[in-house]
Amino acid sequence: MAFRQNDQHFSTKALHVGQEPEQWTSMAVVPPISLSTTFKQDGPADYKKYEYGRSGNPTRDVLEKCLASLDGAKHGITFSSGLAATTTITHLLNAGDHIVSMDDLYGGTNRYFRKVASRMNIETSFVDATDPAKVAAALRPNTKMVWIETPTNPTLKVVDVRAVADVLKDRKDIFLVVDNTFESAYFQRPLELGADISYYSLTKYMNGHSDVIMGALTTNSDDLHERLRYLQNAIGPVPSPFDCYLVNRSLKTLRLRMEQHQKNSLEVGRWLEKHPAVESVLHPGLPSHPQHHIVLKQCYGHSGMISFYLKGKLAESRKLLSSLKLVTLAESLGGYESLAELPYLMTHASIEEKERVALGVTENLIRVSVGLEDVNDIIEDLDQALRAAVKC
Ligand code: P1T
Repeated sequence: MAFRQNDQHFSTKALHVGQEPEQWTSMAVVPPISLSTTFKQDGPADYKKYEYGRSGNPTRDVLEKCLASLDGAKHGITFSSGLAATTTITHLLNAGDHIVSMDDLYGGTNRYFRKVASRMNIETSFVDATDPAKVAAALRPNTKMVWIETPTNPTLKVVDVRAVADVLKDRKDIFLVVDNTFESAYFQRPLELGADISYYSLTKYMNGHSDVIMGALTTNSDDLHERLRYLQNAIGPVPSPFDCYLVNRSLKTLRLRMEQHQKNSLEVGRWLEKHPAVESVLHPGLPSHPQHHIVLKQCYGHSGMISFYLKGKLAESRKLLSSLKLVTLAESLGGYESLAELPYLMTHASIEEKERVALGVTENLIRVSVGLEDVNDIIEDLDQALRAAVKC
């Protein structure tokens, strides 16, 4: 074996040369990705801003500040997924507390409240919050949280957030959470409407490129922020710095993407309304939507989310979805690419059949996340798939 020259301190050099922690004060214009899981301390428990990557990270801080500003909020806080944010919020409650939730909402949120939070003796009442009187009637002395999703996933019902906040005005012990995933902070700002916490699956529009799973909350309440920040560290569902970098980058084009999603979805929605294979269309931005009047006062627009009822049953829905060529048959939404799915068998399959059907999540309900492709190509693809599925 040859004698290795200049081999002294090889491992030490590989580990430390050029890496002195004191130097990281560059004036980079683009926020750096700070992957370090730990931060040098001047003395024991004597550190500048960061201590350990779970409790704080510079790239995460950049994103959280930016998210808060988009919602006009004092505080922003991120999680490793939307559901991790849901779990963390629910940890604000104690065993024996009660939740009132919108009845139509993402299947995973429904499953979490019904199957997981219930095991901690936290009970949830599901009500149709499009009628705020039903929220009022469901409140109990031990109710601590009201959870609204608007527009809802997948039937796109719209809840009047101001009216629900009004119902809660004499119950200072209850906080109101609004899942704003379907509109993004560009088209709807729940805190302006009286919500205490605005919730996001950043996985969807806010990131918009279908390559990150992440969640976020914003709030103006110092108390809620302090408790959520404590739980973020104590439970540990934090996002990776690389993912924070990606979402922060995606926010730069949020406005442009949302405007185009809206334009495309309105065009697709109007076209679907006239299609002979379609029974009815659910699009909050169209006058045919039952709560369109609320959308006009509550939202700045609507995203790319459309649902529609096909003239047919399960076989026709399957045929439609398997005939698509440009639009991809897949779960999720809010990315640049058009997606379609069958909530009945996919995103909402964990909800009991009877309840699914009562909510309108039937075997002929198709959900489309209208993407940013040329809208004529989306329409052409939907048309050939609709005609393959239903004779018309
Ligand atoms: O997937 P995750 O980032 O954990 O977010 C959960 C979530 C929360 N709220 C709403 C309104 C959602 O739509 C979702 C996730 N939804 C899907 C994956 C879907 O296809 O509907």
